[in-house]
Amino acid sequence: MSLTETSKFISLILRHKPETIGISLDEHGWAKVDELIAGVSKTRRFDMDILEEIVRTDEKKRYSFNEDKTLIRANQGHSVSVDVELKEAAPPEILFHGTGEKFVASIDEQGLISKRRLYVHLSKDYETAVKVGSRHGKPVVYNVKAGEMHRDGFKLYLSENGVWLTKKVSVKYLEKLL
Ligand code: HQG
Repeated sequence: MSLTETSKFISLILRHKPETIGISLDEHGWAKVDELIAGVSKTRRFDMDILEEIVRTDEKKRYSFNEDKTLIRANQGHSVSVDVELKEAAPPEILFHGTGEKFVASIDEQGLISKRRLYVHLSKDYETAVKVGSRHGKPVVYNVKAGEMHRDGFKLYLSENGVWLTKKVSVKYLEKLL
């Protein structure tokens, strides 16, 4: 099995379904590394070296170890209710959200909602937003007036891996681009 496939499986475990391999996450989203390795090893060749390589080479820096590498968690993207101690921050004036054309009518009516995840994900540049949107079909990108949201009192968070997160974005802060 490829490293990418194993990484996707780990993302499923650490963000959505730890029970798949019979483990649980603590309130801050941490899984025990030895439990993760034991669980994932049942389905494929897997060990600490492979896990470290996945964490090191992940192009989106999806995962972090604690200091002594006994714990691991996903930096963002969860659907399970955990508190990964996100840092609130002042966003740039404009952020971007990429989505699929099929969601546009609904977004134009109700704004951005987080659906199955804990937060709406916002990208810092247009190109990244196009990539994120392409995962859902023909991409459409919105400008998000993040500075204005922040001044209006909405909280925005910057994850360890540079994704901006917020609970929802109402229509007044959205501007469709493409
Ligand atoms: C859409 C990837 C209808 C929303 C990426 C999105 C990202 C609405 C979809 C991260 C809506 C949810 C997250 C509304 C929002 N009506 N549809 N009112 N509001 N939507 O996958 O943002 O590779 O949960 O536009 O890089 O696509 O997994 O979120 O299209 O950072 O690490 O509902 O996932 O990272 O889809 O992606 P998702 P997302 P990873």
